[in-house]
Amino acid sequence: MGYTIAEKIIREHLLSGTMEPGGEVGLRIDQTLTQDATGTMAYLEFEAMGIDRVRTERSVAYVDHNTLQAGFENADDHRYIQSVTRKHGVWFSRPGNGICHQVHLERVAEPGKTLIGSDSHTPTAGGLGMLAFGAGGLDVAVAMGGGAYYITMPRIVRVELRGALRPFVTAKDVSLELLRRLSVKGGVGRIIEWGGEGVKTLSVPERATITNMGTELGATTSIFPSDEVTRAFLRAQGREEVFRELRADEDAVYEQVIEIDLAALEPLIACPHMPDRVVPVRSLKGTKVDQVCIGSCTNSSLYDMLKAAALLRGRRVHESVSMSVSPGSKQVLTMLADCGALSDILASGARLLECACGPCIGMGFAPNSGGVSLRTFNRNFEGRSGTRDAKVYLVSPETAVASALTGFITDPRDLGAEAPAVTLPERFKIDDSALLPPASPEEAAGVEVLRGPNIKAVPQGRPVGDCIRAQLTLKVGDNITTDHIMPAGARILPYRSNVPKLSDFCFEVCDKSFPERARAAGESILVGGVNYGQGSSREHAALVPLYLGVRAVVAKSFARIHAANLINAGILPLCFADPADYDRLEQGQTLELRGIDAGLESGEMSLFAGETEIKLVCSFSERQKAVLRAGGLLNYTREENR
Ligand code: MIC
Ligand code: SF4
Repeated sequence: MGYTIAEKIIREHLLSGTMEPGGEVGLRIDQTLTQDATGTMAYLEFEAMGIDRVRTERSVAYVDHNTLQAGFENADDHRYIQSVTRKHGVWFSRPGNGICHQVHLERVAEPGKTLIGSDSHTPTAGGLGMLAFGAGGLDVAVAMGGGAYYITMPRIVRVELRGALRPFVTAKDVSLELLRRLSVKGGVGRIIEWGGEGVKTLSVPERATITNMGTELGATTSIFPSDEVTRAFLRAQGREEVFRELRADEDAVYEQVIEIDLAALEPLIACPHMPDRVVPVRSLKGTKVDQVCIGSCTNSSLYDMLKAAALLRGRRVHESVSMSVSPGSKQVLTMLADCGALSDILASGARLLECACGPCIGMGFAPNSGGVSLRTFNRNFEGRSGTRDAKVYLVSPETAVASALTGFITDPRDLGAEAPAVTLPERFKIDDSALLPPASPEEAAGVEVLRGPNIKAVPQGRPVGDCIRAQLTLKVGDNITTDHIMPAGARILPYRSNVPKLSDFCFEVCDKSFPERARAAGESILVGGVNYGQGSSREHAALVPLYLGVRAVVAKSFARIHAANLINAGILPLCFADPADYDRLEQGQTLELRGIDAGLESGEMSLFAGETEIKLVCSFSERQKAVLRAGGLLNYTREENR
């Protein structure tokens, strides 16, 4: 029996377990990445582990999220990250150098290697055949220290691409089509492997748009073959030596094969407030638009920007639309400037933002009240833009520009313009001066780590014990995202290294009074619906509840990274044996979780609300049980190293 691409890479990196779906596998990690919103915590955790120097082939720290420096906090965090990484052997990508996933794709990613990053869109690197996972900061810290990264062995789904995209239909529409078919939970427990004849018609940046948005499906990761298109991209980046061909064996076995005829697709749009609420753009024709944003790790490549610039050329953004363009990297922006495309963008009336996440994470450029914002991004969760009542739609760069020009949601095919024909350059402009190398092992001892007053201690978990008696302080519904649990945005992100302060905002989107209630209760149990904790990898969505006394979360089901983050924090993620029991629990009840110790082994526990008994189930690997018994991964790692 042959192997899929993912299986080939997993086999080469397998440190423990077998490739049976459902079992836990430990993988050797070649590269790591962090960004600044999760990085400060990850490096504090790395420091707490007491390891001198990273043991990966390459680790890079990017600064791209918290670049709106309204006070000293973010600047202090940047300085901390720059100094701590220099000391411990990590490369540092300076603010302004670009969005982590875009820069990593251009300058660092390698086919056939493994990568984990403290950002859920790390699978972007799957666009050039890398097996890349989003993870919590602590998992990244452990991998930097040379430890394995553990995942539940996923099932592998193949998407078979046929034909070629028609004019004005894009890679983004391919992502949206899959979200339309599978929903935001359709990829949970799966790796999405792309194959078929249609693959060769897609450039690396287009493939990366698709693997980027595999995250929105809840997939463990997504990956493309590494072929001549990959080789050409790497050659143009001056990195052909890392090319390695990768394709699935003819007789590889998949859980499921999904077919997409590229030629049958049309421009699509995801409606507020979920990436899977997808309809054809033409069905919303005429909806008034207030804001348009082009950028984010999904659509900020040179390829995307050149298409946008070509459509904007000689045209003007509608006077009632405010439009922003944020190129994904310094390389992209410099090349736009050199070829004159930047002038076309500026002449159209669009506003140029820096090469960073920006509006995607609510770091500036929030829409007007009740505003309709069309974005080439990957997430449109409620409130994420910074404006609570804004309506955010997700689209391709082509649809974004067409709508910016007319002032209404517009299918780009109705623009009456030529579809932009863009070819990637033979040679990208290579300037790695903003990617700073770490100090040599000899110099490292003399490097001082600079800490600002906003950096507070990492909260410590405690052993789960045998019984938890706590109040049900919050009951929420289905598809709760980590943006609900621990919101981001310009107001809150500066406190990512200050958990006590951050705790004031926990669950703000759902219930502002939660932090106060949790503090008064001392210890809490939370209740959720299906796919609890989807979205971002931010471990703050576990660390802040931990700080507020949350001991267990009982839900109908969990998203992968968040469940791992809860375990790492020493919080029990437990599922209802019968999802209908969700209705029997009420906020405010005192709950008692009994038989935890035996339950970790048997996979069954009982939750009592007074006399009412509710059966819960769980399935933890031996390692996860030990982590929970130790009170979290940090305690566990310390005990292991003792
Ligand atoms: C996001 O898109 O939500 C983020 C901000 O990039 C997060 C990471 C974070 O919360 O810092 C992610 O996707 O993991
Ligand atoms: Fe940044 Fe947005 Fe990408 Fe997250 S999804 S890494 S915030 S651009």
